[in-house]
Amino acid sequence: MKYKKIVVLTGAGISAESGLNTFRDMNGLWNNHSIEDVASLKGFSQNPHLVWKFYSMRRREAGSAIPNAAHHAITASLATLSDRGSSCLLITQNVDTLHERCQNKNMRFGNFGDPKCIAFCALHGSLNASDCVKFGAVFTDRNSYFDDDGNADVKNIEGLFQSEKYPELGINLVATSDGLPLSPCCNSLLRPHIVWFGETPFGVRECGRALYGCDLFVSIGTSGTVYPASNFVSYARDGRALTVCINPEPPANASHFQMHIHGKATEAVPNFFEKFAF
Ligand code: BJW
Repeated sequence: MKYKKIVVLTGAGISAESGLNTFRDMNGLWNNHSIEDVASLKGFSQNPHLVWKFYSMRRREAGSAIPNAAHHAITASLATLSDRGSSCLLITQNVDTLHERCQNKNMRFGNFGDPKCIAFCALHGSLNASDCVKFGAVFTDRNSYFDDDGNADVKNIEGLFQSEKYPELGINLVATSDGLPLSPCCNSLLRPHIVWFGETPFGVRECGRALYGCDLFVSIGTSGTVYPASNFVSYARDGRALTVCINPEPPANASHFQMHIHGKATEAVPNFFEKFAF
Protein backbone atom coordinates (compact mmCIF):
# COMPACT_ATOMS: atom_id res chain seq x y z
CA MET A 1 0.00 0.00 0.00
CA LYS A 2 1.58 3.27 -1.15
CA TYR A 3 -0.29 5.57 1.23
CA LYS A 4 -1.26 4.84 4.82
CA LYS A 5 -2.93 8.10 5.83
CA ILE A 6 -5.02 9.82 3.23
CA VAL A 7 -7.00 13.06 3.46
CA VAL A 8 -9.30 14.22 0.65
CA LEU A 9 -10.77 17.74 0.63
CA THR A 10 -13.62 18.68 -1.69
CA GLY A 11 -15.30 21.95 -2.66
CA ALA A 12 -18.21 23.16 -4.75
CA GLY A 13 -16.52 22.11 -8.03
CA ILE A 14 -17.09 18.41 -7.32
CA SER A 15 -20.84 18.98 -7.38
CA ALA A 16 -20.83 21.22 -10.49
CA GLU A 17 -21.47 18.25 -12.78
CA SER A 18 -24.40 17.26 -10.57
CA GLY A 19 -25.94 20.55 -11.66
CA LEU A 20 -25.17 22.63 -8.56
CA ASN A 21 -23.67 26.10 -9.01
CA THR A 22 -20.27 26.79 -7.53
CA PHE A 23 -19.90 30.03 -5.57
CA ARG A 24 -17.72 31.40 -8.35
CA ASP A 25 -20.51 30.54 -10.85
CA MET A 26 -22.82 32.71 -8.78
CA ASN A 27 -20.21 35.51 -9.17
CA GLY A 28 -20.30 35.82 -5.40
CA LEU A 29 -23.80 37.24 -5.71
CA TRP A 30 -27.30 36.01 -5.14
CA ASN A 31 -30.26 38.19 -6.21
CA ASN A 32 -28.02 41.28 -5.95
CA HIS A 33 -26.92 40.34 -2.45
CA SER A 34 -23.34 39.38 -1.70
CA ILE A 35 -22.71 35.86 -0.43
CA GLU A 36 -21.47 37.52 2.77
CA ASP A 37 -24.98 39.02 3.27
CA VAL A 38 -26.67 35.64 3.11
CA ALA A 39 -23.81 33.69 4.70
CA SER A 40 -23.17 35.61 7.91
CA LEU A 41 -24.86 35.90 11.29
CA LYS A 42 -25.06 39.67 10.77
CA GLY A 43 -26.93 39.12 7.50
CA PHE A 44 -29.28 36.66 9.21
CA SER A 45 -29.96 39.06 12.10
CA GLN A 46 -30.69 41.91 9.68
CA ASN A 47 -32.84 39.95 7.24
CA PRO A 48 -33.75 36.36 8.23
CA HIS A 49 -36.35 36.18 5.43
CA LEU A 50 -33.69 36.83 2.78
CA VAL A 51 -31.38 34.23 4.28
CA TRP A 52 -34.13 31.59 4.56
CA LYS A 53 -35.19 32.30 0.95
CA PHE A 54 -31.59 31.66 -0.17
CA TYR A 55 -31.26 28.44 1.83
CA SER A 56 -34.76 27.24 0.84
CA MET A 57 -33.65 27.49 -2.78
CA ARG A 58 -30.36 25.73 -1.96
CA ARG A 59 -32.25 22.91 -0.17
CA ARG A 60 -34.52 22.39 -3.18
CA GLU A 61 -31.62 22.36 -5.64
CA ALA A 62 -29.45 20.04 -3.55
CA GLY A 63 -32.44 17.78 -2.82
CA SER A 64 -33.03 17.15 -6.51
CA ALA A 65 -29.33 16.70 -7.42
CA ILE A 66 -27.68 13.29 -7.38
CA PRO A 67 -24.07 12.27 -6.67
CA ASN A 68 -21.87 12.06 -9.78
CA ALA A 69 -18.99 9.79 -10.84
CA ALA A 70 -16.49 11.81 -8.78
CA HIS A 71 -18.46 11.47 -5.52
CA HIS A 72 -18.84 7.73 -6.16
CA ALA A 73 -15.16 7.26 -7.09
CA ILE A 74 -14.01 8.91 -3.85
CA THR A 75 -16.28 6.75 -1.69
CA ALA A 76 -15.40 3.52 -3.48
CA SER A 77 -11.64 4.22 -3.55
CA LEU A 78 -11.42 5.30 0.07
CA ALA A 79 -13.50 2.27 1.10
CA THR A 80 -11.02 -0.03 -0.70
CA LEU A 81 -7.99 1.77 0.73
CA SER A 82 -9.53 1.61 4.19
CA ASP A 83 -10.25 -2.14 3.83
CA ARG A 84 -6.58 -2.59 2.96
CA GLY A 85 -5.49 -0.85 6.14
CA SER A 86 -5.10 2.83 5.25
CA SER A 87 -6.74 5.42 7.41
CA CYS A 88 -8.88 7.77 5.34
CA LEU A 89 -10.56 11.11 6.03
CA LEU A 90 -12.92 12.86 3.67
CA ILE A 91 -13.44 16.57 4.42
CA THR A 92 -16.00 18.46 2.41
CA GLN A 93 -16.71 22.18 2.41
CA ASN A 94 -19.99 21.39 0.66
CA VAL A 95 -23.31 21.44 2.45
CA ASP A 96 -25.22 19.66 -0.35
CA THR A 97 -24.99 16.16 1.28
CA LEU A 98 -24.02 14.48 -2.02
CA HIS A 99 -21.04 12.69 -0.42
CA GLU A 100 -23.26 11.43 2.40
CA ARG A 101 -25.69 10.02 -0.16
CA CYS A 102 -22.95 7.75 -1.59
CA GLN A 103 -22.92 5.67 1.59
CA ASN A 104 -24.30 2.15 1.22
CA LYS A 105 -24.66 -0.98 3.33
CA ASN A 106 -21.03 -1.97 2.67
CA MET A 107 -19.57 1.41 3.45
CA ARG A 108 -20.63 4.02 5.98
CA PHE A 109 -18.91 7.20 7.08
CA GLY A 110 -17.71 7.32 10.66
CA ASN A 111 -16.18 9.65 13.19
CA PHE A 112 -12.50 10.52 13.47
CA GLY A 113 -10.53 7.48 14.66
CA ASP A 114 -13.28 4.88 14.13
CA PRO A 115 -11.54 1.76 12.82
CA LYS A 116 -12.40 0.30 9.41
CA CYS A 117 -14.42 3.19 8.09
CA ILE A 118 -13.95 6.44 6.24
CA ALA A 119 -13.88 9.34 8.67
CA PHE A 120 -16.04 12.16 7.38
CA CYS A 121 -16.21 15.86 8.19
CA ALA A 122 -18.77 18.30 6.77
CA LEU A 123 -16.63 21.32 7.60
CA HIS A 124 -19.27 23.96 6.72
CA GLY A 125 -22.36 22.12 7.95
CA SER A 126 -25.32 20.65 6.11
CA LEU A 127 -28.44 21.77 4.28
CA ASN A 128 -30.34 18.95 6.00
CA ALA A 129 -30.44 20.47 9.46
CA SER A 130 -31.34 23.65 11.35
CA ASP A 131 -30.13 25.08 14.66
CA CYS A 132 -31.94 26.89 17.43
CA VAL A 133 -30.36 30.37 17.51
CA LYS A 134 -30.69 30.52 21.30
CA PHE A 135 -29.52 27.11 22.53
CA GLY A 136 -27.76 25.70 19.46
CA ALA A 137 -29.85 22.48 19.47
CA VAL A 138 -29.54 20.80 16.06
CA PHE A 139 -32.64 19.41 14.31
CA THR A 140 -32.88 17.32 11.17
CA ASP A 141 -34.76 19.61 8.80
CA ARG A 142 -35.00 19.38 5.01
CA ASN A 143 -37.87 21.83 4.65
CA SER A 144 -37.98 24.58 2.08
CA TYR A 145 -39.75 27.47 3.80
CA PHE A 146 -40.02 29.80 0.80
CA ASP A 147 -40.85 29.03 -2.83
CA ASP A 148 -39.05 30.23 -5.99
CA ASP A 149 -41.03 33.49 -5.92
CA GLY A 150 -39.97 34.16 -2.35
CA ASN A 151 -43.42 33.43 -0.88
CA ALA A 152 -43.77 31.58 2.43
CA ASP A 153 -44.49 27.96 1.56
CA VAL A 154 -45.89 26.40 4.71
CA LYS A 155 -48.16 23.87 2.98
CA ASN A 156 -45.36 21.44 2.11
CA ILE A 157 -43.53 21.59 5.40
CA GLU A 158 -42.98 18.30 7.17
CA GLY A 159 -44.76 18.62 10.48
CA LEU A 160 -42.05 16.94 12.51
CA PHE A 161 -38.48 17.77 13.41
CA GLN A 162 -36.07 15.20 14.71
CA SER A 163 -33.44 16.15 17.20
CA GLU A 164 -30.19 14.23 16.72
CA LYS A 165 -29.74 14.24 20.46
CA TYR A 166 -33.28 13.05 21.24
CA PRO A 167 -34.31 10.99 18.17
CA GLU A 168 -37.23 9.44 20.07
CA LEU A 169 -38.91 12.82 20.38
CA GLY A 170 -41.27 13.86 17.62
CA ILE A 171 -41.51 17.60 17.81
CA ASN A 172 -44.23 19.56 16.10
CA LEU A 173 -43.25 22.28 13.71
CA VAL A 174 -43.98 25.85 14.56
CA ALA A 175 -43.57 28.72 12.11
CA THR A 176 -44.32 32.42 12.24
CA SER A 177 -47.23 33.55 10.06
CA ASP A 178 -44.74 34.94 7.51
CA GLY A 179 -42.92 31.63 7.19
CA LEU A 180 -39.88 31.80 9.44
CA PRO A 181 -39.29 28.49 11.23
CA LEU A 182 -39.17 28.52 15.01
CA SER A 183 -37.16 26.25 17.24
CA PRO A 184 -39.16 23.39 18.74
CA CYS A 185 -37.20 23.75 21.98
CA CYS A 186 -37.98 27.36 22.87
CA ASN A 187 -39.73 29.13 19.97
CA SER A 188 -36.64 31.18 19.08
CA LEU A 189 -35.80 31.41 15.39
CA LEU A 190 -34.24 28.44 13.66
CA ARG A 191 -31.23 29.12 11.44
CA PRO A 192 -29.68 26.89 8.75
CA HIS A 193 -27.04 24.46 10.12
CA ILE A 194 -24.37 26.19 8.05
CA VAL A 195 -20.97 27.63 9.02
CA TRP A 196 -21.10 31.26 8.00
CA PHE A 197 -18.25 33.75 7.65
CA GLY A 198 -16.69 34.50 11.03
CA GLU A 199 -17.94 31.22 12.57
CA THR A 200 -15.78 28.26 13.52
CA PRO A 201 -16.03 25.35 11.08
CA PHE A 202 -16.88 21.87 12.42
CA GLY A 203 -14.08 19.46 13.31
CA VAL A 204 -11.16 21.82 12.56
CA ARG A 205 -8.99 20.52 15.39
CA GLU A 206 -9.44 16.87 14.32
CA CYS A 207 -8.90 17.82 10.66
CA GLY A 208 -5.68 19.65 11.60
CA ARG A 209 -4.36 16.61 13.44
CA ALA A 210 -5.15 14.29 10.50
CA LEU A 211 -3.61 16.72 8.02
CA TYR A 212 -0.28 16.99 9.88
CA GLY A 213 -0.08 13.19 10.01
CA CYS A 214 -1.17 12.31 6.47
CA ASP A 215 1.03 11.08 3.64
CA LEU A 216 -1.36 11.93 0.79
CA PHE A 217 -3.55 15.03 0.54
CA VAL A 218 -5.90 15.47 -2.41
CA SER A 219 -7.87 18.67 -2.98
CA ILE A 220 -10.73 18.55 -5.49
CA GLY A 221 -12.89 21.33 -6.97
CA THR A 222 -12.16 24.17 -4.58
CA SER A 223 -10.95 27.69 -5.38
CA GLY A 224 -8.64 27.76 -2.32
CA THR A 225 -10.00 31.13 -1.26
CA VAL A 226 -11.80 30.40 2.02
CA TYR A 227 -9.88 29.91 5.25
CA PRO A 228 -9.22 27.52 7.02
CA ALA A 229 -9.72 24.97 4.20
CA SER A 230 -7.43 27.02 1.94
CA ASN A 231 -4.58 26.35 4.43
CA PHE A 232 -5.10 22.59 4.72
CA VAL A 233 -2.58 21.96 1.95
CA SER A 234 0.09 23.78 3.99
CA TYR A 235 -0.64 21.68 7.08
CA ALA A 236 -0.32 18.53 4.98
CA ARG A 237 2.94 19.72 3.41
CA ASP A 238 4.39 20.61 6.80
CA GLY A 239 3.74 16.99 7.70
CA ARG A 240 5.52 15.96 4.47
CA ALA A 241 2.52 14.60 2.60
CA LEU A 242 2.34 14.46 -1.17
CA THR A 243 -0.15 17.20 -2.09
CA VAL A 244 -2.33 16.85 -5.19
CA CYS A 245 -4.73 19.40 -6.67
CA ILE A 246 -7.51 18.34 -9.05
CA ASN A 247 -9.23 21.37 -10.60
CA PRO A 248 -9.98 22.70 -14.11
CA GLU A 249 -7.98 25.87 -13.36
CA PRO A 250 -5.26 26.74 -10.82
CA PRO A 251 -6.83 27.67 -7.45
CA ALA A 252 -5.66 30.65 -5.37
CA ASN A 253 -3.40 28.39 -3.27
CA ALA A 254 -1.98 26.51 -6.31
CA SER A 255 1.66 27.20 -5.45
CA HIS A 256 1.42 24.99 -2.32
CA PHE A 257 0.65 21.81 -4.29
CA GLN A 258 3.29 19.47 -5.66
CA MET A 259 1.07 17.81 -8.27
CA HIS A 260 -1.61 19.39 -10.47
CA ILE A 261 -4.23 17.55 -12.47
CA HIS A 262 -6.22 19.92 -14.65
CA GLY A 263 -9.66 18.61 -15.46
CA LYS A 264 -13.27 18.25 -14.49
CA ALA A 265 -14.01 16.18 -11.44
CA THR A 266 -16.07 13.40 -13.08
CA GLU A 267 -13.18 12.48 -15.38
CA ALA A 268 -10.11 13.44 -13.41
CA VAL A 269 -11.10 12.00 -10.00
CA PRO A 270 -11.88 8.39 -11.07
CA ASN A 271 -8.70 8.42 -13.25
CA PHE A 272 -6.57 9.68 -10.40
CA PHE A 273 -7.68 7.06 -7.89
CA GLU A 274 -7.50 4.24 -10.45
CA LYS A 275 -4.00 5.04 -11.68
CA PHE A 276 -2.32 6.65 -8.75
CA ALA A 277 -3.60 5.89 -5.28
CA PHE A 278 -3.27 2.10 -5.11
C1 BJW B 1 -14.65 22.39 -10.87
C2 BJW B 1 -15.61 22.08 -11.78
C3 BJW B 1 -15.68 20.73 -12.14
C4 BJW B 1 -15.78 24.15 -11.49
N1 BJW B 1 -14.84 19.88 -11.59
N2 BJW B 1 -13.81 21.59 -10.28
C5 BJW B 1 -11.62 39.01 6.49
C6 BJW B 1 -12.84 39.35 7.08
C7 BJW B 1 -13.65 38.33 7.69
C8 BJW B 1 -13.26 37.01 7.68
C9 BJW B 1 -12.07 36.70 7.06
C10 BJW B 1 -11.24 37.70 6.48
N3 BJW B 1 -10.15 37.09 5.98
C11 BJW B 1 -10.25 35.76 6.22
C12 BJW B 1 -11.39 35.53 6.86
C13 BJW B 1 -11.87 34.18 7.29
C14 BJW B 1 -12.99 33.71 6.39
C15 BJW B 1 -12.51 33.71 4.94
O1 BJW B 1 -11.79 32.83 4.51
N4 BJW B 1 -12.94 34.68 4.15
C16 BJW B 1 -12.44 34.81 2.77
C17 BJW B 1 -13.62 34.96 1.80
C18 BJW B 1 -11.47 35.94 2.74
N5 BJW B 1 -13.33 32.36 6.83
C19 BJW B 1 -14.19 32.16 7.79
O2 BJW B 1 -14.81 33.08 8.31
C20 BJW B 1 -14.36 30.74 8.26
N6 BJW B 1 -14.24 30.66 9.68
C21 BJW B 1 -13.10 30.97 10.30
O3 BJW B 1 -12.10 31.33 9.72
O4 BJW B 1 -13.19 30.80 11.66
C22 BJW B 1 -12.01 31.03 12.43
C23 BJW B 1 -11.42 29.74 12.84
C24 BJW B 1 -10.77 28.95 11.91
C25 BJW B 1 -10.18 27.75 12.31
C26 BJW B 1 -10.26 27.35 13.62
C27 BJW B 1 -10.94 28.13 14.55
C28 BJW B 1 -11.51 29.33 14.17
C29 BJW B 1 -15.74 30.21 7.91
C30 BJW B 1 -15.93 30.07 6.44
C31 BJW B 1 -17.35 29.67 6.11
C32 BJW B 1 -17.56 29.57 4.61
N7 BJW B 1 -18.90 29.42 4.33
C33 BJW B 1 -19.32 29.29 2.94
C34 BJW B 1 -20.83 29.53 2.80
C35 BJW B 1 -21.64 28.64 3.64
C36 BJW B 1 -22.01 27.36 2.96
C37 BJW B 1 -23.09 27.51 1.92
O5 BJW B 1 -23.94 28.39 2.02
O6 BJW B 1 -23.04 26.71 1.00
O7 BJW B 1 -18.92 28.04 2.42
S1 BJW B 1 -18.53 30.45 1.84
C38 BJW B 1 -18.40 29.39 0.47
O8 BJW B 1 -17.01 29.23 0.16
C39 BJW B 1 -18.92 28.03 0.96
C40 BJW B 1 -17.87 27.11 0.42
O9 BJW B 1 -17.85 25.90 1.16
C41 BJW B 1 -16.60 27.91 0.51
C42 BJW B 1 -15.51 27.45 -0.41
O10 BJW B 1 -15.88 27.60 -1.75
P1 BJW B 1 -15.40 26.51 -2.81
O11 BJW B 1 -15.96 25.20 -2.46
O12 BJW B 1 -13.95 26.60 -2.99
O13 BJW B 1 -16.20 27.02 -4.12
P2 BJW B 1 -15.76 28.10 -5.23
O14 BJW B 1 -16.98 28.45 -5.99
O15 BJW B 1 -15.01 29.22 -4.62
O16 BJW B 1 -14.76 27.32 -6.19
C43 BJW B 1 -15.21 26.22 -6.97
C44 BJW B 1 -14.02 25.64 -7.71
O17 BJW B 1 -14.49 24.53 -8.46
C45 BJW B 1 -13.35 26.60 -8.70
O18 BJW B 1 -11.95 26.59 -8.49
C46 BJW B 1 -13.67 26.01 -10.07
O19 BJW B 1 -12.61 26.14 -11.02
C47 BJW B 1 -13.86 24.54 -9.72
N8 BJW B 1 -14.74 23.82 -10.63
N9 BJW B 1 -16.29 23.26 -12.12
C48 BJW B 1 -13.94 20.30 -10.67
N10 BJW B 1 -16.59 20.34 -13.05
